[in-house]
Amino acid sequence: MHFDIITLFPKMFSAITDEGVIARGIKKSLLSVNTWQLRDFSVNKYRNIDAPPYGGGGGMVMQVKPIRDCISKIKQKTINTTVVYLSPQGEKLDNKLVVELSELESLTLLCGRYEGIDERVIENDIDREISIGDYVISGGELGAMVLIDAVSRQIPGVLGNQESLNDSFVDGLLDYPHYTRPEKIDGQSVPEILLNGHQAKINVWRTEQAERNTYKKRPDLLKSR
Ligand code: 4H7
Repeated sequence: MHFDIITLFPKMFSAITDEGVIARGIKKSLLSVNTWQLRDFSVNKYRNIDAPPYGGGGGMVMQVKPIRDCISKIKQKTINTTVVYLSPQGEKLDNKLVVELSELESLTLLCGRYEGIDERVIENDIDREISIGDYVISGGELGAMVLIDAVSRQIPGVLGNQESLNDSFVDGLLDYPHYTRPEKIDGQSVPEILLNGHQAKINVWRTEQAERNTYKKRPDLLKSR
């Protein structure tokens, strides 16, 4: 999977490219992450890419030309890329959408700042508008990183066999509870079934716990199964 990112803050992406699961995916050539500084596509000497909104109201809006030129440049190099705009107005990201995106060969992620981008970019240049949840953050970059992480985990070989593809959400349930050494701490014990080594029984118990957990914490997930 190839990611092109259009941003005013390319350095932010070192948070995911320098270490961890995505860094390893890049080393193995299963992933590539390229950032594009939107200011390099400015049309004036001050490197501005924003202007005040028509109709007033304050704040600034990202202009059409730099974004359009940057997307064109990316499309010259990358055939068949899906252009995604991270915004609070987008379709909400969930596991189903993550899996769907992981089947594409290339994603171009546009990160908004200020009040967002000129609507004509959304009409003409964007394939999908995606939100990571119903809250506001200061820029699209953190959203893009969430998406890249979630999508990259679906690419075969990116996760080690230890990490495997998490069962959580695949079957629409939350995770089962985890325990590690010591067996007893401050009067709290590890459930007996996990200590007796009968794997089939443990698996049944874990599924029960996952269902119970989901019922207690996220009953909404059970309705859509
Ligand atoms: C596009 C349009 C994504 C991107 C507006 C991005 C939440 C999400 C942004 C804005 C995002 C999400 C700029 C509007 C900052 C609010 C204070 C960047 N917020 N912002 N303003 N839910 N912010 O996926």
